[in-house]
Amino acid sequence: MSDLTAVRCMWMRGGTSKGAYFLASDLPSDPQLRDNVLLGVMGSPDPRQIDGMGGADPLTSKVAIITPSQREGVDVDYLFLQVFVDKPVVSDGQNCGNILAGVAPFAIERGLVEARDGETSVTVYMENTGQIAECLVPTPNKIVSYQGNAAIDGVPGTAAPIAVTFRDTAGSSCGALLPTGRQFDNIDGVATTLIDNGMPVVVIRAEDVGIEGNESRDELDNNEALKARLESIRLQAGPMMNLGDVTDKSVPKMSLVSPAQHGGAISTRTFIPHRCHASIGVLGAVSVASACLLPKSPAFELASVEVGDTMTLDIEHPTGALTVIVNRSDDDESAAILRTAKKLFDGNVFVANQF
Ligand code: NQM
Repeated sequence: MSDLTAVRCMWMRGGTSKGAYFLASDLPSDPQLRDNVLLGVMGSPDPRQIDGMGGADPLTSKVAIITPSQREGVDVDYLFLQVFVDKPVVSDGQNCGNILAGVAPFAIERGLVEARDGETSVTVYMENTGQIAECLVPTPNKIVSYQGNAAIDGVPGTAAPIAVTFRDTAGSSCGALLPTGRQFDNIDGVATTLIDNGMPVVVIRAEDVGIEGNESRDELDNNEALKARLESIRLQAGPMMNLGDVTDKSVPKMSLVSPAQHGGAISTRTFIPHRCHASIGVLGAVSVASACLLPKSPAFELASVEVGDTMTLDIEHPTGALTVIVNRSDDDESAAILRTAKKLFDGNVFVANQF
């Protein structure tokens, strides 16, 4: 026994991110109290998160909260929370398609969804944006399998594949795919596309902000002049994208695009929004892929895409590429991606008594 409070929690890698997965019933229902607990779990605010479980990086300071769904045809509801590393902020202002990859295995492991022998389909309502994702998890003998042959760039080795299909993600947070009604907007003299196909993103040609577009994450993170320029554009883009004042928000993301280097559709370096992503967010990649298909977007002329009803776009990033499959028919549009996930730890996380 101790004077710390134990909270039931599973730690998982979801795609190229990592974080804490909770059943909503294991956390306080009051959002303020819940957020205090989550700051304690991660050890925020502190650039090193030394007193908590966070990995001192926005990509490893993430939380999924899962509830059995009351919605017709939906298995579970998923609330994503970004715990800021060096600020006492917990934000529900964005979704996360990487952490989503762990939601279906977690829901099966916690008994919210009954596994089938072979594969189990889990329909997830994404509370942050009010949209649906369908996730297919390998479950031989009705047990979640984490091991397999699927490789995703940014994660060493291979693991079991989790196929994720998004429907109707356009305008997830901004109300429309193109919140300004235009494929192109000029901000601070820079051509931008303000787009939201699951994640609000400002798409900019890398060369227009003075970089090549193939720099390393560290090099870009140390480029203070570039970051100041991007932040000026971002703060103006926020209200234009119906996101209001985005000073303390993790959206919109800033994606700097250049011609693909390795045979893909386009190359990206993405700020999320103040640090450069080690790869690219899942829904961020879906938004960039959509910009590549808009003739007036700065991404269009740089992109190499074979247009058709089904389009496969490899969105290159600092550690490889993320493949987005866009399906278009007269009455439907969906995007699909492949992820993997891994259960890392299951037990109790301890925080100072707050509830
Ligand atoms: O865009 C990072 C990530 C993400 C978000 C971020 C994500 C997505 O890689 O769907 O996955 O953009 O903050 O986890």
